[in-house]
Amino acid sequence: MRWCEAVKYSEVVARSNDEVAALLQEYADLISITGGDAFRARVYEKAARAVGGHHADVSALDLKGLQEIANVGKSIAQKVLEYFDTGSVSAVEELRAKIPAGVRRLTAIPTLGPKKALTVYEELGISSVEELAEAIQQERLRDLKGFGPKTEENILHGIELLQSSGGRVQLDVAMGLAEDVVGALTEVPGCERCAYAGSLRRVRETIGDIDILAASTKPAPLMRAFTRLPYVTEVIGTGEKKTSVRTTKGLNVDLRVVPPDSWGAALQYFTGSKAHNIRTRERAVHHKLKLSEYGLFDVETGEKIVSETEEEVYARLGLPWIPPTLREDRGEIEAGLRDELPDLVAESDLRGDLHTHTDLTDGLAPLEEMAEAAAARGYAYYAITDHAPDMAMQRMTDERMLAQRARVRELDGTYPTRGRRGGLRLLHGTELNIGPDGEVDWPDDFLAGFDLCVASVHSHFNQTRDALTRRLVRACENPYVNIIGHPTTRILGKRPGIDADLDAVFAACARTGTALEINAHPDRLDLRDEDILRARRHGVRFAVNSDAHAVPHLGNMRYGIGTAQRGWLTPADVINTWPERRLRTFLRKGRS
Ligand code: DGT
Ligand code: CA
Ligand code: CA
Ligand code: ZN
Repeated sequence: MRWCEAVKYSEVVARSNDEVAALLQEYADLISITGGDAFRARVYEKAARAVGGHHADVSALDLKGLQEIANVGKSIAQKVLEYFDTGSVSAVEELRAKIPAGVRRLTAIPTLGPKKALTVYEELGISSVEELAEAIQQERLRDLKGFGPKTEENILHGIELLQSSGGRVQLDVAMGLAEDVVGALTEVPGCERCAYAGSLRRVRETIGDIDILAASTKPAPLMRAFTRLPYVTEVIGTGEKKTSVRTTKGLNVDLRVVPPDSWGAALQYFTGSKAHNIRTRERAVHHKLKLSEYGLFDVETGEKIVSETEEEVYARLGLPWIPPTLREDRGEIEAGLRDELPDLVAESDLRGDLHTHTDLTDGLAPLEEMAEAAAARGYAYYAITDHAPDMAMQRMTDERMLAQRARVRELDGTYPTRGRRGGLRLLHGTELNIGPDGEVDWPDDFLAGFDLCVASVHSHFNQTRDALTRRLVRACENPYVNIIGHPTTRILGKRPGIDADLDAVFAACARTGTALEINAHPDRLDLRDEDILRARRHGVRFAVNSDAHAVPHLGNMRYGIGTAQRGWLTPADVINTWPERRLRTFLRKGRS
């Protein structure tokens, strides 16, 4: 017992100290990127290292205690306190607002550094690691002042280091690369079919490597084309059946080429998961069949059974086709045998997006552009939910919110959309901050003016389990809170979810008619699949939302839908697939 407690305690220490260290380091980078005082940047950098290595939990220290840490002066100590009080630091937010997030991410490349990051952004407009890798491939960096072929090589190595750390990459990174590879291979003469399989097809939240499958009677041209793709940095191995490469994104890609008559069996095999495959192989044995990566065979005659589609394979096993997002051995085989597979929610079922931002707060695009893009996606309704005043850096006021509402009412129904005859319905909402005690930004009479309220935790992540649970339950009990935004607040690879009793929160959601968000941003995917499965058993409703801060983010819905599918959700479970009237009734939350 004591040992467990000790482990838990040190994890908590590590968590808040790491958070502060990362924030101070980011501030140092931002100072350098924005051309600020190099000496000042170094002061923050040193402080970051000191805090990161501090033996005790910095969130428990006061101003005086903080200043006792090496390299931490009064002004830094004040920023740390501000961070624990409010969840952010206004000085950092101010600099963040000046620099695209992609450029900041460039500084995370070990060999690049802030100065060079700014140069490639200013000179070549590069604002993401992917663009940078591409520019190096095209040898566009070497002509910049202070760069050369050797610098290109170093940076490329840095990108590899960055992206191979942790081994797995985020869903959107893998998806972009896989779609590119599939597109290129489909063009190769003799390619009859090409698709991605593996964890990517199952839409897992992170991807270890990409598995591409092609069907052809002539593998050689496909293998050759594959190894010559521009973002391939190394050919790990190549043969008649399989070729593996490393890419500039630090991600490995396997290509397997199979004869067209075993496409279905191969796709089934390489989609996995391993656990699901073990179960399907059992079914095969039961039917006197053998299922392997080489196809489906009759055990007695050894004859290969033509299986051009997955449907044929599953049918031979006595099963309906099982959607890839369910293939984790979480009961899908049993459900299939009983013919009780869920009718999964699909992206085409979505009628709207219920959590989005504009440039009134930290979004990049004005309301008009976001609404126009939403209409182009065919939505019937669309909610604008900018940040509420307790997040101080957003400088929200009642007046600004009401002025936005007036504009929303003016634009309501004016954007033609496939999804609705009268034009896109605009809902005016907000994203409230759930305070340390579960309170939210505005009094009831002001909240009553919104069509819907999302409420999210944005600060005080390290409260006790009881406090966090009470806080979320209290937010659910607020009659104006309709959706709990990114419920666990995790950031993939950066911040773990908060430690709350989720079952208690799920029960409160079901009891109060509060929906849980499935935040579709690939950095979050929050709730995650396993939590969705649990919440569903409590009878909770869900909202799959983009949390878009810019027009391209609206397209992240595909990742949210994949996650919802992995949680076995049907359209009936997801409020933003419902017709507008039904949605509006839900949003009344039983209020009179
Ligand atoms: P990842 O790459 O870690 O994100 O996850 P997966 O699921 O893509 O795994 P990967 O790339 O190792 O293999 C792709 C699929 O191939 C896997 O989902 C199922 C199949 N597979 C690979 N190795 C085995 C195995 O030893 N047994 C069985 N039954 N299937 C396997
Ligand atoms: Ca894989
Ligand atoms: Ca693989
Ligand atoms: Zn938001």
